[in-house]
Amino acid sequence: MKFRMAMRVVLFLTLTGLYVADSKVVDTPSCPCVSISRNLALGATVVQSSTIYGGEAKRAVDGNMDSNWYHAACTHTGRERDPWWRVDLGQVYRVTRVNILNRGDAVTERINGAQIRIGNSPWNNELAATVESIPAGVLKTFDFQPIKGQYVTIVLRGRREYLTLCEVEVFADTSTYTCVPRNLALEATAVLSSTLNTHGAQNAVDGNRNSNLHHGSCTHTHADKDPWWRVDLGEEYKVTRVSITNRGDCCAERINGAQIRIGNSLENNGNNNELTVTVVSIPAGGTETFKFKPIKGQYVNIIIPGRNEYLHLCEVEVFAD
Ligand SMILES: [Ca+2]
Ligand SMILES: [Ca+2]
Repeated sequence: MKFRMAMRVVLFLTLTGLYVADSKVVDTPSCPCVSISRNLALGATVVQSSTIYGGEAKRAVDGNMDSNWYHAACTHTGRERDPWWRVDLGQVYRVTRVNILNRGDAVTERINGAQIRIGNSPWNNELAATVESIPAGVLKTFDFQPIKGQYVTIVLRGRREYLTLCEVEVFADTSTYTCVPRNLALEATAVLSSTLNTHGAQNAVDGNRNSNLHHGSCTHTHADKDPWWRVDLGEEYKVTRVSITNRGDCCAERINGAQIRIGNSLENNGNNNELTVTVVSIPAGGTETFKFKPIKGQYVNIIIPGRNEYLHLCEVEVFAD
C-alpha cells in the first residue's frame, strides 16, 4: 500500500515535471558507470523541537515517500512558537540542494514560510531558501549556491504552528558523487535462436529478474539444437562480469552447460567468439555472477552446445568495471 502510494507520488511528480532524478550517466567505454549523488540525509541523526502523535523526527529521513500522515512516514511537532527540525550530516559538506516532501492528505499550508538554514552550528545558520508553499504530497526541490555546513535546519519562524515533514533530502556538490557500475545489457538489442510464444530475447534485458516464466520476463526458445541468445552492447567494452538469472518455476537444469562467449564477430551468430565461462548449474530462480579477466567485445552470447534444449534466461546483466 505504502509502495503503491509512493509510486503514485513519483508518477505525479514525473508528469508535472517536478521530479528531478539525481543521477547522470557517464557513458564511455573506460567508465561504464552511473554517477549518483547520494542523499546525505537518508538515515542521518535528526532532532526536532517537540514530538506529538508519534511523528518522530526520523520519519523525515526514513526514505519512505508516503505523504499521507496516517501512514506513519511524516513528522509532527506540537503547535508552538518557531517549531524546527534539524538533520546532522555527520561532517561538513558543500550543500547545494534540499528536497522537501509536504504532507499530502490535509493542512498543506502549514509548511508555508518555512526556512531552510545550513551551517556548522546547530543554531542560527545561513538562510539557504524560504518555502513559499508546496502543493499537497509534492517533493519540491530547492537549489542554491553551495553553503558549507554540517547541519540543515527547517524552521517556521514568527508564528505558532505545527511542523510536519514527510521527507527531507539533502545533496551536496559533485565531490559526494559515487560511480556505480552500469549494466551494459539493460534494454540493449537482443536476439534468440528461436522464440516460443511471447518469451522473446528482450525479456532477458528488461531490468526485471522475475524468474517465473509465466510473469513474462524470461526467454523460451523451442527445443533447438545448440540454442543461443545474444545481446549487442552497441560498442566494444572490456567485459569483466556477467550475471545470469535462471528460471525459477521449473526446469532449472536446462541452463547446465551453457557457455558465455564474448567478442566482436558475428560469425556463426557470434557463437564462435571467445569462450569465457561454462555454467555448471544455477539454482532455480537464482542469480549467478561470473567474473573474469577483461574480454573485449560488443557481443555477449549465451549458448547451450551439444544438445537439443530450451534456453531460459530471466535476466542477463553485463558489466565492464
Ligand atoms: Ca518519510
Ligand atoms: Ca527479465
